Order: sequence, then C-alpha cells, then structure tokens
Amino acid sequence: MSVYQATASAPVNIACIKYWGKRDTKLILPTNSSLSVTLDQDHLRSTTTSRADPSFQKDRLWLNGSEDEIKDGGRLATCIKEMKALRKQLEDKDSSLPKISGYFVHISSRNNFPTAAGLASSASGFAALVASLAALYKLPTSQSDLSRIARQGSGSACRSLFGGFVAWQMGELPDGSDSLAVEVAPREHWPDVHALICVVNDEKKGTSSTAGMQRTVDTSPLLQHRIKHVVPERMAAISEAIRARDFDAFARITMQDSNQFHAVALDTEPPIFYMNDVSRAIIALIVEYNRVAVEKTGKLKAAYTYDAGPNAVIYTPKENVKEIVELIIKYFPQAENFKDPFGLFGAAGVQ
Ligand code: 2P0
Repeated sequence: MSVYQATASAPVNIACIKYWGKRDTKLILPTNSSLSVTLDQDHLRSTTTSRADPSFQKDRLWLNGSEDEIKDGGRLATCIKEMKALRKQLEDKDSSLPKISGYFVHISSRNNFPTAAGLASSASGFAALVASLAALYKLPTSQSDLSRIARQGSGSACRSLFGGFVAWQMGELPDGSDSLAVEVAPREHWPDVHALICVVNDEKKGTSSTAGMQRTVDTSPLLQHRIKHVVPERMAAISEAIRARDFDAFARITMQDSNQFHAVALDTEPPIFYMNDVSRAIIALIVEYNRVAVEKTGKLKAAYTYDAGPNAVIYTPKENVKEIVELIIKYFPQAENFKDPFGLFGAAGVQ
C-alpha cells in the first residue's frame, strides 16, 4: 500500500518594511506592501509533515506535539482546502495520478525554537504547512503561487516561502490573486548581512498582531499617511539598496520603518506599546554606535528593527557582529544568559 507523506521546513522572516493593516481580513490582503529578510539559521524554523490516507476520518493538526483544532472556515482550513483544490486540478488533468485530494490529511508541525521566545512562529508555521502539502501533492506550483495560499494562513507567512530578501506585493485586485511574495534578491547576493536577535522578553505579547493591526486601520490617521505617502517610496528605495548592496541606505530605511510602525501602533486608539525600556535602551545604543561610525566613515554600521514585541533584531555586516554582541553584553550583562541554549542571542546568519 502506498504511503502519501511529505515533510518540508520554512524559516522565520523579519520585516524591514512592516506589514501592519489589512484591507480584506478574510483573504488577508494588506494595506501596504512589505519587505523582509528570511533568516537562514537552522534553529529558527518550522518543520511540518503532512500525510494523506484513506483511513483518516477528518483533517487534524498537531503543533509541537499537541493537537490543535482546525476550525471550519478558519485560516488553517482555508490553506488545506486551497491545496487540495490544486491537487484536484492535477488529478483531473492526469488520470494516472492517485486520487489523494479526496483523502483527509494529518499534519504535524514543530518549531525548533521555543514558541515562548517571542519570535513570530505563524510566518514559518504556515509557510512550512503549505510547502509540505505542496510536496505531498507533488504540485508543480511556483513559490509565488504558493505564497498566495500561505498568505491566507498568516500574512507574513507568504514571505517565508523564499529565502533571502523578499517583497510581499500588496496587489490591487479584490480576489487577492496579485497579492503575493516575490524574491528581491537571493541570500547569496548579499551574504555579508547578518541578523542578531536579542530576546528582551519571551512572554506572549499583550495585543496580538491580527487584532492590533485592525485597530490601527480603524483609528490611526498616521497609518493612512504611511500607506499613501511613505511605504511606496520606501519599498522602491530599499529594493534598490539591496540590489546595490548599499548597507547605509538599507539600515537607514529599516530603522525609519521600524520607528514608523511603532508610531502607528502608538497612534492607535487605545494606543499599543510593543517596545519596552530595554528595547528603547538598545535603540539608544545602536544610535550611538552609528553616530561614532558616521563620524569616522560617513556610513551606518547597524540597523535595529522591532516587530510586535520588545525583542530587537539588529542587522549588520558580518565584520561588526562580534563588536555589537560584546557591546550588548557590556551594557546588558544579563544578556549573557540568552546566548545559549538556543543561540537566539548572537550571530544569526540570514538567508
Ligand atoms: C511584519 N508583523 O511585516 C509585521 C511587522 C508584525 C510587525 O506581520 O493577521 O502575524 O496573521 O496576517 O502576519 C505580524 O502579522 O498577522 C506581522 P496576520 P501576522 O512582519
């Protein structure tokens, strides 16, 4: 008897131009385009195994070993349904293919980083889920086409289907068919850029991204300015900086966009605070580090960025990694505890 099973994994990505806001909450269509770097560390990935079998009674999912409900019409159910539909199309075209699109699936997904680490696991999780179903169903579908489906699991997941530097083009069409991820440059184009992840607080965040961003859409006038007058130019400028391997421009834009994302969170009613005092102290340290660098060389050496939580990600060329880690440990002595066991603090190479 044939066994229909496949495993795939996908890494976490960290945005330089932030996604924050949906124009369509069901299809997960964003109010602006975004751009991220996919981390290539082996220890920041989700790995997912999917299996289809005629004996299965319903679709089921296990996350880190515990079963999670697949809600009818929910995000998981949508992704599974879309993937089955793609398989069905193949089977309809080629009658020699086994008709596994009609079988229920069992899916098991694991993060090899602590879910409590405060790092987005939904991006790598949904990307790995879609990739594993694509492998199970032997779909010839492109990564961009798969990204459209991962997007409906969690917006930022669409970017984790590619390594390297990735844009999520917001698109214009109401059906979402042009809202997908594209590669801006592969990792090999600019291997010198590294990411340091500083876990400031590993507790679950107070306001979820999904709820927080819609509150921002509903109440923040600054978000409207950002969408119309800021992000389009920034997307073009940072893509150009990546293509030219211009770290100074890349860093400037990345920090500006992190700042504006947290400004729109603050402009939300009631306001949302994701950074804490330690986050702000790390910003001050990087600002000072850059001030000295600009004085000496005219160029920035590091860029901080913060997502919907207090943890810092610092992008920097490889030559500065050791110096920055030493600086952080000097000013935040407790940081030494974070160096191990997961290596979340320290040089995390980006892919
Ligand atoms: C980003 N974040 O671009 C931004 C920056 C958080 C801050 O994508 O509702 O978990 O599942 O689409 O993808 C977080 O949003 O939200 C996020 P849903 P998601 O990475």
